[in-house]
Amino acid sequence: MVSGVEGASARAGSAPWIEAEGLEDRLARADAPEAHKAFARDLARDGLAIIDLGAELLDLCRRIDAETGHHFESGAVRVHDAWRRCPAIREVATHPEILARLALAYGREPFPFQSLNFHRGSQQDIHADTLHFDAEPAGFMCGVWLALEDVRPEAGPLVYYPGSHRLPVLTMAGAGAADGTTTSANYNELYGPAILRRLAEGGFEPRLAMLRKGQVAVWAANLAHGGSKIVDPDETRRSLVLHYYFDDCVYYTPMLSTQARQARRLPADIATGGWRWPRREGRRVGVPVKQLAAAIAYRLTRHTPRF
Ligand SMILES: O=C(O)CCC(=O)C(=O)O
Repeated sequence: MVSGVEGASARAGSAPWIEAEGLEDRLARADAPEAHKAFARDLARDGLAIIDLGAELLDLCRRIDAETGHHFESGAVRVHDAWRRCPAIREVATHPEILARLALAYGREPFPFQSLNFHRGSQQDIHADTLHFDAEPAGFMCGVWLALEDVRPEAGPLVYYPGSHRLPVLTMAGAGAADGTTTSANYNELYGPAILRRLAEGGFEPRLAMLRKGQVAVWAANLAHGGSKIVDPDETRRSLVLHYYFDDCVYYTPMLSTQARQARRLPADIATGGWRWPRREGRRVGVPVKQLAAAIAYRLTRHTPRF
């Protein structure tokens, strides 16, 4: 177990603790440090919480820069899954302090499945990850964002809308797309305006995540967030995004799912270099052959040294 929550996976109900009734009672019974409990409360309240391990991650930040910098010399904007060749990313992704906080906040064991490195601000449109990655039971996914340098306001900081994780999940159908018609064009035309409309109607205000080097922000799957505008194009904003799922769930891509077909995922497990089978109440569920073949091909073509 990585958490102070003995048997958390076995006992957990069908919702993440941060979304369920009785969080305070659960935290009171959990054998966990006060800082971890405060983290769970922040995440429940705002949908984003900060982990500050002091100087602990600074050396890993330096190593991640050194191990990934070459990608950006050739003009890459973001680098997908550099963890496969970058031991420092794997060390952050499996850092016991991060895993323990996530396990406490969700009541299940987390596993990191994807990484993204950025050299500059992403200027990504406002979205919630629930459109791209969700799970059954719902909500068992989160984003983890590590500042590889101090974030400056002109560099396009991560922006988020505190409290918006409690809004109903916005799907492509909810944004007005007919079932099975999602494309990047109607995503831009429908989803972006729809989420901004909802935020405005609900009175949610944006906040910038002004993190210092080595600080980590964790966001809940349904939190509205994105990359704010870069004011000074010479400014860098080096950062690492990690996506986590949790044990014993079915993993899927809502945006590509239809009423008739759930677009299941076979996520990688950064801790082992293998993948995690989707499960429902402990029993494996199937994944489409196409997904399985893609995972095998990916695994065979990308060498992942073991720890
Ligand atoms: O880092 C950013 O600017 C935004 C990242 C983001 O929105 C995401 O990874 O989902």
